[in-house]
Amino acid sequence: MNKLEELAKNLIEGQKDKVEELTRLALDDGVDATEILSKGLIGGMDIVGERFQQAEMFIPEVLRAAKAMHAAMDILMPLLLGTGFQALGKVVLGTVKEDIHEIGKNLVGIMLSGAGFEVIDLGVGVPPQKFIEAAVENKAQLIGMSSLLTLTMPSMKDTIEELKKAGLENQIKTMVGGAVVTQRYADEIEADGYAQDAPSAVVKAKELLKLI
Ligand code: B12
Repeated sequence: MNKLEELAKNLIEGQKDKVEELTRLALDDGVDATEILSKGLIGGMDIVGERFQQAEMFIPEVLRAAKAMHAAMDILMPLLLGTGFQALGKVVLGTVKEDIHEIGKNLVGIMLSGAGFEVIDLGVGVPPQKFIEAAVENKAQLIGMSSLLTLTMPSMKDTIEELKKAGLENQIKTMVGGAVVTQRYADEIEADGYAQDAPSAVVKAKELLKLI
């Protein structure tokens, strides 16, 4: 097993200290930060995503892997910024107004970051206008909205309508999800995309930004 495969393996196992150590060792060996990110970390997170989807890994393990990923990203980020590393795209993400469920939204954010997107996480209870302002301010190409309550789902529709009123629907795509949300509801409110879990959210985001 080479160093980057070992890094990916430890990331999948959520071994934060070991992941930090292996990231530093790879840098000392002269491995490029972009290669460590794409082959070691993102490669590892892709496998985490697949295993989570197949119910071979569960939320606590995914969160452990994510912590390890973030620790390694803290080491790599200054170097990546120095080399002109470009994120795949920017995503503004949040749980909608009057909804405080955040676990699924956080998982989606982690997986999107792991896949190379820059994620601007607005947290929970985000009103429509705040999604739009943040997307414009940060020049984001995608707004991701999470809703876990039947009562808060209409807020997604409100955001999409506000986006249309502002004439931004061609520049900023929308993606929705959360336990109560379905493809049918997404179609009804004219969201650009829906995904039922975090790994599929990554695929959908890439599709919407025409990256695949
Ligand atoms: C944990 C939980 C809570 C926690 C939240 C803690 C936190 N910090 O997040 C607490 C205890 C605070 C809570 C509160 C309430 N809850 Co609650 N809660 C849950 C529970 C048990 C699990 C939700 C969860 O985290 N699931 C795990 C994650 C990983 O799954 P997920 O969120 O669906 O996310 C995945 C996908 O949906 C998708 N996804 C998620 N977001 C997005 C976004 C995008 C853009 C995309 C593409 C994909 C995507 O990817 C994720 C990862 O794979 C659910 C039951 C359930 N089975 O869903 C009830 C549930 C959602 N809660 C419910 C209710 C009613 C409430 C309360 C109103 C209860 C009360 N009377 O006070 C309050 C609401 C407070 C509020 N205003 O928001 C109901 C909702 C019913 C409905 N249809 O409206 C549920 C379904 C329970 C039930 N069966 O009654 N809750």
